[in-house]
Amino acid sequence: MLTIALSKGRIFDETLPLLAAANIIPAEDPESSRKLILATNHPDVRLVIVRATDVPTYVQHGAADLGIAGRDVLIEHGGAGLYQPLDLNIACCKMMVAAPNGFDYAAAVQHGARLSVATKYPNIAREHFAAKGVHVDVIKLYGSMELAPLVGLADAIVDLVSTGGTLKANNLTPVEHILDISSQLIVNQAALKLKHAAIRPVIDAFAATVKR
Ligand code: PRT
Ligand code: MG
Repeated sequence: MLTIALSKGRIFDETLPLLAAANIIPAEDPESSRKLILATNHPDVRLVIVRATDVPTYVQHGAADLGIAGRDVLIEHGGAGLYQPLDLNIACCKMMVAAPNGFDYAAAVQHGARLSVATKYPNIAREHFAAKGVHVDVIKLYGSMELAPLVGLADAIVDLVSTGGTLKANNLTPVEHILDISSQLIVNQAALKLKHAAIRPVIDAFAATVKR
């Protein structure tokens, strides 16, 4: 049995063509089904639907053999026990620092102000500001980071940006680029050895289909 961990939404949608290239077709759509284990056209391949941030944990512990996770999630997780053979170039976005329109972020940094920064990504944020020598208080949130500067919880946020529409709708402006993000194929290291004959063709089919 081969188990592949995916999150529903953009990662699932953008993974479907890659799965199809490996001739793996889910039997159900996770948006309409309440099932967390989805069968496929192969009796010995199944998909498990988990939160995006939980994908590395399932693969690390071998509860899933393969998974697909954003680089944001993988950096925060740390990646222990995971083989990362392939950048899938899907679910692309940028990790950015954003601040309210009219807040002079550059001046605040230059004057050595201590900034409070709200984010779902405390490790990435701490590392970014430490490398720049900027003192920050990181406030961990689990979502809706854009709200924090609007109600005085933080001076700035560290979040993912794709179209920029969410920042704009909340009167925020990107002020610093941290990282380009895309989703990676991750493989349990023990499974790669023990189930090599089943896993290798999936990696190869994905690699042949990745858009560059
Ligand atoms: O949503 P949920 O809380 O269940 O989980 P999640 O947000 O962890 O999962 P999901 O499915 O939303 O995101 C999965 C992965 O997609 C992330 O780990 C990223 O690698 C990738 N990705 C790509 C994004 C975005 N683009 C993105 N735009 N993840 C989130 N966003 C959010 C962003 O946080 C912000 O709130 O979309 C908003 C900004 O979008 P724009 O288009 O308005 O700029
Ligand atoms: Mg989301």
